[in-house]
Amino acid sequence: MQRRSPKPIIKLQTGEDSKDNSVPARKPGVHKVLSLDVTLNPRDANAVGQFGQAALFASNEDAEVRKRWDEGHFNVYLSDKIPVDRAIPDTRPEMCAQNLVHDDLPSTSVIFCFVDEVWSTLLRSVHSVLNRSPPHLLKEIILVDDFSTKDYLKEPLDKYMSQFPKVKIIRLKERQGLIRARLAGAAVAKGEVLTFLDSHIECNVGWLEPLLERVYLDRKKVPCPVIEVISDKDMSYMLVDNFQRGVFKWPLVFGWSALPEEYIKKHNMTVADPIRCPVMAGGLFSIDKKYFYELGAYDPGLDVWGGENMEISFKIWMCGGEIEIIPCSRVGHIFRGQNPYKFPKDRQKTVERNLVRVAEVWLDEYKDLFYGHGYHHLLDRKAIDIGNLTEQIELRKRLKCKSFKWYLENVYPDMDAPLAKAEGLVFNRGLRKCLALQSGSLSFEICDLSKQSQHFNYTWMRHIRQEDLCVAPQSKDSGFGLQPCDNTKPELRWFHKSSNSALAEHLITEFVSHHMCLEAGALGDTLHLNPCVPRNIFQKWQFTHYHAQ
Ligand code: LR7
Ligand code: MN
Repeated sequence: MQRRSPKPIIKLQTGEDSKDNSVPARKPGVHKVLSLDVTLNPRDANAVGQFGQAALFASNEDAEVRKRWDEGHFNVYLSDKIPVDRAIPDTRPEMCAQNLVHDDLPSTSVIFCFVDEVWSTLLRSVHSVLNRSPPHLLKEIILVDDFSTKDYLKEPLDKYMSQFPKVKIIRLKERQGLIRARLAGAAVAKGEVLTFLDSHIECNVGWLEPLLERVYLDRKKVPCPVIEVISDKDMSYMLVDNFQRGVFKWPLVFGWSALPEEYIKKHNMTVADPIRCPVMAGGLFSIDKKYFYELGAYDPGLDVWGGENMEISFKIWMCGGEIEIIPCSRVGHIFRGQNPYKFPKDRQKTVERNLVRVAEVWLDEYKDLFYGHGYHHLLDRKAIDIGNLTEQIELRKRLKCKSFKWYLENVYPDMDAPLAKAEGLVFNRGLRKCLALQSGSLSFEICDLSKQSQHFNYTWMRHIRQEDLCVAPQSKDSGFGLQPCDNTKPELRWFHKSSNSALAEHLITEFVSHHMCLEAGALGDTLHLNPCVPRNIFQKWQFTHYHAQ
């Protein structure tokens, strides 16, 4: 893995060189990124929303705005008034326009999947690609209709798009969700590179070449544009902060975070340099088509929406590729508060199921952190059917992908991922002694860090664990015991430090309906489950080290 600053290294072929016809020009030619924007003129400068400015509406239009909001969960009323080929400000860092790219970049198929997309935003997305991409690099635009219900997306769309020979429409016969819709688009794509985009975006000037350049330099690079914000309220085109990269927090929640200041300094980075990106947002990226398939594309078992960005991100990094954000490529996206389309099944369950598939295939021992952040219920395989994972696990083996530990250490080192919530000795405050596991049973001893028998982990599964044995409440009112650890058994889970309540130091069993707490007998030879009493110090326990709340 290269860890040096990922700057494009391109030597300019000077005019002098090319004049000399006697020396065959072996160096591939380069040119300045084309600042191509077919729509710059002629253009109605006074049109609503022109140049990416906020479109305003009068107060008497308010009702209309609200009425149409749910069609897309953004200001559909305004969108319909804005030209489908409006100009937007060139938001690239200044130096981008001077950057050089190779003359022989690969061509791309742009794939838009949509379900019930708003007419004007879908058209604006397509026009922005047609108008701001060098024609020789744009092989085609593939629109994948994921079984939309709106009539305007059928014949009227066919008719409209028939003006543009590069635009192809494929229609799925049932709702597949965006993941399988993208696979359907990729399957017919003829370009060397696939470029996926959401169906409510506007590509900015010069967006395409910088992406293709990265793939050209290394086919295992997966470049993403900077995703700028088109306001859901007034449709204005808004800048985002520099040096942002995609990250995740537990339990696999996508978010943005700025590169650490020291990293920027250490690597001498300018605002135009590619940014290594631990996870991609999901919707907007280019990838070498052959490489996409070598990676096994997406897990086709992922449904409808969500989690596929984690899957492809872990897969790319762990199996030898790189994800980058390319600041010289910028695309606006309408961020919406809600999905405007229906989910065939419950939305939350769909996303959770997708994430479980990703966690089970890619996270190794770190999947405990995923489940441990509020997803314990997903371990109950009777409650959710995650489907078959054999092929995904096989694929990971076949590709000889690295471990998730490697990913954390090398790609996302600033991520905090302790494998246990707490560990060390388990000290009882009342008894002033430590829990010990001796020849298969629990007892108390004088605390001694050097004794392995006194070392326990408090895990993300909320287990009190030594090797493969877990402390278990045997029954409601009599004592405790030991059981082989089993993530699916709720009775092995103990609450500890989970809130700053009066019971923070207690070990509370989740097994019984009203709280019961683990209590040391005052003589030091017994353990009991008793009703929790905040001030009872025989119910207070302390681990030597705490790694997480
Ligand atoms: O069943 C579906 N079928 C579809 O074809 C559901 C959706 N879709 C289409 C939809 O019309 C849209 O064009 O798929 C595209 C993405 O759906 P959105 O726009 O509802 O998703 P999003 O923008 O809310 O969510 C982000 O996360 C998703 C997780 O599955 C996808 O990866 C989206 O592509 C992704 N969008 C982006 O990365 C843009 C930036 C958002 C951020 C952060
Ligand atoms: Mn979107």
